[in-house]
Amino acid sequence: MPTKKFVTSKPNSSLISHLPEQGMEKKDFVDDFKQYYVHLLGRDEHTSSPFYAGEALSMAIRDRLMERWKTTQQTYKDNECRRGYYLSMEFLMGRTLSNAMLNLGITDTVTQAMYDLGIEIEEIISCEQDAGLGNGGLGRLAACFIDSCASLQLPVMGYGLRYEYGMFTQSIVDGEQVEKPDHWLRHGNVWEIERLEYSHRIKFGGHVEDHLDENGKQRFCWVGSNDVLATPYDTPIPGYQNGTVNTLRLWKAVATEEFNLDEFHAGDYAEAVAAKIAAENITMVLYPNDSSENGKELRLRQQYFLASASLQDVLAHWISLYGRDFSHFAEKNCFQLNDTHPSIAIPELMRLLMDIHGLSWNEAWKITRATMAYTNHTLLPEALEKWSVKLMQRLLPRIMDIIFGINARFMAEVAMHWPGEGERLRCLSIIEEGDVQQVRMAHLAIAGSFSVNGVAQLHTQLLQQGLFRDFYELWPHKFNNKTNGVTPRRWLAGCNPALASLITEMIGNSWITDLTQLKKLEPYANDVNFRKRWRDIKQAAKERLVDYKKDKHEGELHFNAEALFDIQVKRIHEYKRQLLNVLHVIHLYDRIKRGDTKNWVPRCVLIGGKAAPGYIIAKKIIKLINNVSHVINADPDVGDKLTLLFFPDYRVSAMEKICTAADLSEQISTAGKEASGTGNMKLMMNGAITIGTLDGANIEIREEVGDDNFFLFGLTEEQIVARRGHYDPLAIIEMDDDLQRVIHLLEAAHFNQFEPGIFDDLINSIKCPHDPWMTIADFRSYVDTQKRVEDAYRDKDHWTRMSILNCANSGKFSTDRTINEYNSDIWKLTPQPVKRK
Ligand code: 26W
Repeated sequence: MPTKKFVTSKPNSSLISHLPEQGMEKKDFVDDFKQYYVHLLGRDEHTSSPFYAGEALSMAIRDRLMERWKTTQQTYKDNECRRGYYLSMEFLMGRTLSNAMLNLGITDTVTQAMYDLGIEIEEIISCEQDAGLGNGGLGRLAACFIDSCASLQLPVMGYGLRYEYGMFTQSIVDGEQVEKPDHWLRHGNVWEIERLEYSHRIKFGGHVEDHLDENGKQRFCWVGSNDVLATPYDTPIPGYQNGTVNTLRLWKAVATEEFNLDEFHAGDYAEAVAAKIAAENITMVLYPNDSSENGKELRLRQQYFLASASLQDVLAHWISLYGRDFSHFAEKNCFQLNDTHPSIAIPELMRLLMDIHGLSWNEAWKITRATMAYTNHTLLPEALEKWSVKLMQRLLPRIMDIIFGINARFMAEVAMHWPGEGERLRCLSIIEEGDVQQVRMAHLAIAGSFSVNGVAQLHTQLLQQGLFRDFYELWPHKFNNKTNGVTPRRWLAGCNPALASLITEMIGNSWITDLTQLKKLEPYANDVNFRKRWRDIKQAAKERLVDYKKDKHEGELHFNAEALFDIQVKRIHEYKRQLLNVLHVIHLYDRIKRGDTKNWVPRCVLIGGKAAPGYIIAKKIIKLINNVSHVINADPDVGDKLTLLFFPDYRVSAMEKICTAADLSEQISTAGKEASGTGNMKLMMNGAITIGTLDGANIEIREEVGDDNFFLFGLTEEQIVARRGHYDPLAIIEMDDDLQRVIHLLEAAHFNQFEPGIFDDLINSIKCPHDPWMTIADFRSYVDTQKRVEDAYRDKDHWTRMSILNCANSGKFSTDRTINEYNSDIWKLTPQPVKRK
């Protein structure tokens, strides 16, 4: 027992709130590193595993984030500021360590500290697993967005799911994609903090009962449900050297205690365990589909789980600050829905406000419609989410009732606007009638929000004129465009230190937070000496990529770092037209075989990307790339003139290497199909020149960099539409000798001599007059444009100038610009500078 004189009347919590500040000098990192490495992890100088060094270093750096994190959250609270929430089923974060060092401004200090300890920082960095909690563009965009929000000091929190298994890892066996589970949490995750104290209960199943309350108002009760707990795991999101640390909160599904115990007491142990596993399955795995919706019940569970947990969290926070008065809720809160995936948040907010907090329908609707904003990311009809009414009634009975309620009132509004137009009602309805009634999530998202945006100018325009035409007529004021971007921290400063330091040497470092400054590089495009340095950096990056590829993959590769690096990395999809790329490669091969190689420009074509496991054609495309690669790369006639490589397991950390090494960026989707693209921006920023169609953000890239520095080809969206109905690929083939020979090589099984018929479906798909992607229609224009690429590449100075100009004009494509637009048009948040103590 302590003697009385040490016991004060109140425990002293200020001892916790005023911690001494952690040092940021080399010595401080060395000391803390040793502390963690030896005392916490129990390793010593005989342990040579870079993994544990990474753990120790990460903990030392995480410590530095904690105080800033706390101060940031306190600032938001003190200022009672309006806040934003980014709701997304995907956050494709990639690696954290090197980004944390960059944003804390300690990269050089820490690199030196580790060096002094005999550790190569690069080795530590490269053994960190990617957090692959996303499929592609949409998930990576969410990650870039939260980096920009923190860098702009905006009070925005990300809400998502903590999948136990992220995007599958891809390996290639006999040319085919093989998926393996990505158990990324197996060795723990030092960047996350579990916060059991903020768990919420999520309902599934059961039924709805109603009764009259003490005031005679009808109230609804969702009863008999099987509940699952949502437990949050928080990751700090540091802004760029500004003291701000925001939060990414990811929910994990955990079985509720009582439902285990009840079953257990009933004596059925096995069933109790099965029920627990079923509950915890909700956040087990990321669905690896990036464009086709498949209506699986578990996916709906995930969506509702995210929406309900996040909204309950925000409401609980609100109540802790302001009590149960929601009259100012909409002034202080705003939700951005990343596609329709979290749009079930709309009826869920209605439910929570009405059933739990006693608001009327009209009060709840007013709040919902003033706080929800929706971003659309795709025009592909097969990607538009629909859920069967039956499934929703069974799984989320109260939510389904509310959706019917929303639709009834919405239909009344439409009928007022267009009296007597039954067809409009049918087209606009949130409920699709037919053999099976379905809920159209996009319609729900538009009806329930105050803002609807597309992700590039063309995309927004097509939404307004096509997919959402009637909605646009009804509510033109809701629609707006927000052209995507990428964070220049990760995608230039972080991944390309050599180029970044050359840029900084010339124009200072303000470009890192104001990317339009890159424009100041333009004059240097005419400086011979600068061009040489630029070219040397690109060359070194190409060599590094060759080594990386050799290291990771096949050793016998013979390819030429002098060659034109021609790169297409993205999900494998017919609309992205990797096939068009392959047709061109086969055409080059055919030219070599025919001896048509005068003034030849050696080229290395790299294609990378994952196919959704159920997308058979996409998997065939991978197989074709590998087979063609096999034949070409082994042919002594070809030698160094042409190499085709498939890059396995394409992911965020791979792109950080690839984008630095690219000469040519392939953005060759069928016009009108790629909503925006963001890989195009990363490549441009790092000095690659685009060969592309007038699609998505390519249009804006070309606008920025000028026609002379962009290789344009292909039909426009309007021409594509006009062609449909009388598209005749066979006639095109007939008239084009080059194309004829390419198709002949394919049909003669030149690339599948011992695998007869395996590519028949691919070949038929492009020869079909109903081919939605019109690959054959763009072949000639693509090949001719690739010729122009070669002419340009032959003139090294000319090419380097174009490369510099691409980087110099990439300023628009920073997510800082994108987020500033979201903020001034939609969120209306006030930046919150964080004062360092
Ligand atoms: C329901 C299954 C599903 C899952 C994901 C359908 C659709 C998706 C995403 C919308 C796919 C996606 O990532 N879309 C991409 O979003 C990027 C960010 O806005 C754009 O740059 C890409 O053009 C778009 O394809």
